[in-house]
Amino acid sequence: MDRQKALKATSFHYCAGCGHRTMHRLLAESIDELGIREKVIGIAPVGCAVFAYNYFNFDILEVPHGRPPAAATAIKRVRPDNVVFTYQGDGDLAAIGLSEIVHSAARGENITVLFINNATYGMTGGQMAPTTIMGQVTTTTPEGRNSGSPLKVSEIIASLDTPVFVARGVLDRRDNIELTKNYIKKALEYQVSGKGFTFIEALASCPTDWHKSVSESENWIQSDMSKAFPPGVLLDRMGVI
Ligand SMILES: Cc1ncc(C[n+]2csc(CCOP(=O)(O)OP(=O)(O)O)c2C)c(N)n1
Ligand code: SF4
Ligand SMILES: [Mg+2]
Repeated sequence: MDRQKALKATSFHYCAGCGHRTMHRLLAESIDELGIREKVIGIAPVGCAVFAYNYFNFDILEVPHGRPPAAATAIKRVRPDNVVFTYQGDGDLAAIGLSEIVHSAARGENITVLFINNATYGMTGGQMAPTTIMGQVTTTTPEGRNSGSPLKVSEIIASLDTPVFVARGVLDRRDNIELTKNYIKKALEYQVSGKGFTFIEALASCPTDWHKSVSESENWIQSDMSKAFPPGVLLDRMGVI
């Protein structure tokens, strides 16, 4: 009997209030509750979650910046009985890896993508990302973002014919966190039953690079970020929304 938990009993390197902590826990709980730990293979990003392989009791592959969907495609195709997910930040997925994510979704690969959107390049010091919202101060938009528009990747993915489940959760209040976990579980279940491409975005705090306290960060997600990126289920081809 598989008694090992998906999350290792070790400390995270993440800053206080970082959304990656919450997302790691939700992912691990989902895997444990579905009883699929021994089948899971994860693909880690370049970004603050680059050390994700230190925290989980399953196999994790580390690949170059933005390339997790390409690696996940290859692994899932040669090992279709495994449950394969990517874990990617907004710099990784929405900037350098935009091509990989759009094409893997358009091909309808039977993988699960977890997209942690903290509206900045956390690891490299808080530069503007494609998901930086209007007016947001970053190290490269010191007066606040005042041109272009934030990329809504979930909406782009949901506009394609092939994905089966696309949802955007919010990692702030307990009820929203629970909802995000439900999305993750549903996405993994769809993959296990061979339904196809699933994509979960999570609006996540980066208190360090936002220069906010943990509670200020959670409030800002509600007051500003959730307005730019409306949460909820964007697409569910298999079930009830
Ligand atoms: C090919 C390549 N280009 C640029 C970098 C520098 N780099 C490392 S992490 C990162 C951005 C990380 O931001 P994000 O993916 O949003 O992750 P976060 O740290 O915010 O979780 C960049 C640009 C790199 N490592 N490799
Ligand atoms: S810099 Fe931001 S994303 Fe990186 S660990 Fe700290 S809070 Fe998390
Ligand atoms: Mg980021």
